[in-house]
Amino acid sequence: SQHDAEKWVKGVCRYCGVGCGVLAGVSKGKIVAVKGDPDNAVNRGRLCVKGILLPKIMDTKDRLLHPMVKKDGQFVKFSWDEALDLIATKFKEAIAQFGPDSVGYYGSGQNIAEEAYIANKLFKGAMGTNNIDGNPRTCMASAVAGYVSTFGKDEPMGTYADIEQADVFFLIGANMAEAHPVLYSRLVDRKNSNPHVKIIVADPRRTRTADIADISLQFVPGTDLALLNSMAYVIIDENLVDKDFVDQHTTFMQGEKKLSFDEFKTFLADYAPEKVSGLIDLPAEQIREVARLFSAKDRNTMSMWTMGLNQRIRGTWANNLVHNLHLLTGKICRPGNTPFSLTGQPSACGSIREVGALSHLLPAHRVVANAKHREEIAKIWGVDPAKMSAKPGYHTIEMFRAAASGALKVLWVVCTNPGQSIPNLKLYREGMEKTFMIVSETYHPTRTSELADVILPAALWMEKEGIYGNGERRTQHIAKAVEAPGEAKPDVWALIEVAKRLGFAEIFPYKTNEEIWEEYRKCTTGTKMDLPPYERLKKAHGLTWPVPDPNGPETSIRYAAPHDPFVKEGIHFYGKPDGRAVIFARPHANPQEMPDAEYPFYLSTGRVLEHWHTTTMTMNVPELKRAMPEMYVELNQADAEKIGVTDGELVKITSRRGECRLKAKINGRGQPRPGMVYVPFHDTELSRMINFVTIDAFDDVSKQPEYKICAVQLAKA
Ligand code: MGD
Ligand code: SF4
Repeated sequence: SQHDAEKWVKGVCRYCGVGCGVLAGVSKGKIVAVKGDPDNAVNRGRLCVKGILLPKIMDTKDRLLHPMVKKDGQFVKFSWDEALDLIATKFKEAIAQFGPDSVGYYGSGQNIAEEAYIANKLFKGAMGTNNIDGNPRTCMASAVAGYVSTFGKDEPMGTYADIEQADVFFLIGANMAEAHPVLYSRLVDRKNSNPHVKIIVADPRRTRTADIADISLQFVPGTDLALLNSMAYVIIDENLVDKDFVDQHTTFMQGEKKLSFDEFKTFLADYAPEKVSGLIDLPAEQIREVARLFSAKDRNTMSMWTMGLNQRIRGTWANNLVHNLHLLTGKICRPGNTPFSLTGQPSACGSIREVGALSHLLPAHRVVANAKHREEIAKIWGVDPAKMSAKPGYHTIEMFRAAASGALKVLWVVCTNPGQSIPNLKLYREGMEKTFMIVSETYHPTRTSELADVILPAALWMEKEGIYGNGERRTQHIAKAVEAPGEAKPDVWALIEVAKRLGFAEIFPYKTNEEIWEEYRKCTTGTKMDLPPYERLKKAHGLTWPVPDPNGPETSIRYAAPHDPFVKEGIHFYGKPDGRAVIFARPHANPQEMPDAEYPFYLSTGRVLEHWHTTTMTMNVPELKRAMPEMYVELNQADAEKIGVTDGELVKITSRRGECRLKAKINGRGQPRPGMVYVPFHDTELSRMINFVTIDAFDDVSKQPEYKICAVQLAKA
């Protein structure tokens, strides 16, 4: 308990993208309690139920304590040296025989930044392949592509502090109450203490978040582009446009082609509320009302969204359309006025987007396809730029497809569990078995480690130090509080040991995380994504970049004076050569798979409050396991009657790819609209793993899979 703690060590919660600051109470070498860090601006001492119960994930029966190698279908204990030598040999052989693109790395938005940086340098810099991707591809890639196409630079301009300044909240495809709980409590506080605050929740499933909504829009799944365009139509039709802002700071485009304001207006003509009302199944007048509220001159407006828009084959476009609404109304780059994408994981931004650990990126928002970018990074990495490939590597789905086809010979998976979390699992689990797969894990067995050839025991949260960067550009240091059990080691150590065995010792000389960070920090200097020094991060309770002066202030609002140190006056979207953000004409398009006579229901998937992703951690916490021991299929009363099931009865869910059996939940915490069902993706039981059913179609631009929509049939099992 708290009273037993001998000391309190500063860190960050292990789970979601909110990034709450924690203090871990340590006694006799163990973490015995966790409390919210009262000095951290994110949570000001608060934590949700997952955060508070973190100590229980540490000493569990299933912690992986030794390296193991699969021999004749059984895992046997190996020494670290033997395991690392074997891994190096496998990489060498594959590269010698099939070239560098026959190997790959699949990482995580839960890696610390140092791990991702070292993996990126090892694969892209030293080994010469861009085959490095990670689970943020399944999570945030459409938000990245949305920011980059509209503003020329990734990541939000605002911060969480905008919540306390906003009067209208437009939440679309986000269930904050369950997926971003502490941020949700800030939203609830804002509303409770300011009765004029209005909250609009747009989601085909009525969620817990809708409990505080003034307006809940349960539109037809997959029609959000039509809804967003319709709101833009009303904004123009009813003269709610901020003309000065639009003239000074935006351009209109359709693909690569510039449009005039009038051409954009013509494009929107098809989206008059009266025309699309049937398609999205909302009254035209309600769309008008929402657009008016969004644009009200005397109110500040903040939009927040997450996987409902991102996990879609039109995810990038959907992101562009939310930005459109803010740009048309000038509700951006001022306190309380911002589009703001919520991040899923604790360091998807800090470790993947910023470090550039996706197959097309390089550190500090650079891209592999740009020769100048490759040269700049090669210089810092100490490698020959000619060795770095200009061709983007495999993105997530391609990577696992290559494993299935046999083109990918060796794959190293670190801090993620794709054997459960990838869509259309049957095919890709077969691929994972086929390739030589190394899995760095804290627990065993998992749905991925069981398919591995080598498993490496990883030090868990606060058994190692490192940096996380949350969804509001806040960079935070996590101190080491306790020793790792058994032979478990920090992932960064294992990566460096393999680098040395591959002959790259000279460019991986690091003795501390601080040395790694300071090298990485050089990649950020002068990029307007400047990160602060390690020394300062150790003492601070998080700092929001850019922090161009190592001892200077953090940045609350990007692109706007006086907040952004790179803007002298007014607003300047410096990510674009002409300083103007883009308002895109993007048409509505159907999801990849529409319900039909054979598969008549929409399936959507996502999270619940009590659990984290594949539940390797949270099912080890008795309180969380008791609260939700198994997953279910949520359906509404009418549909349950149609297929003849009552609450708690088993339902068979079948798609063109696979099937799954789950208990029916009829009046659950969420209410999908008629014709739609919802399944949390957390269950580890093979017969209940919904990713055997989901579709692996992905967005053309962001390559993010469409987890949020596919067509299924339902039957009483
Ligand atoms: P996690 O459970 O977060 O799931 O899916 P995954 O990333 O596959 O996996 C993290 C793993 O890292 C765990 O197995 C944990 O035990 C291990 N681990 C913990 N700490 C450490 C460490 O320090 N080092 C190492 N080496 N390992 C560690 C998440 C993914 O799922 C994401 S991000 C999204 S957004 C997608 N969402 C989604 C959805 O909405 N619907 C459906 N159907 N599927 C989805 N899949 C995707
Ligand atoms: Fe952890 Fe997220 Fe809960 Fe905060 S809201 S305590 S970061 S899980």
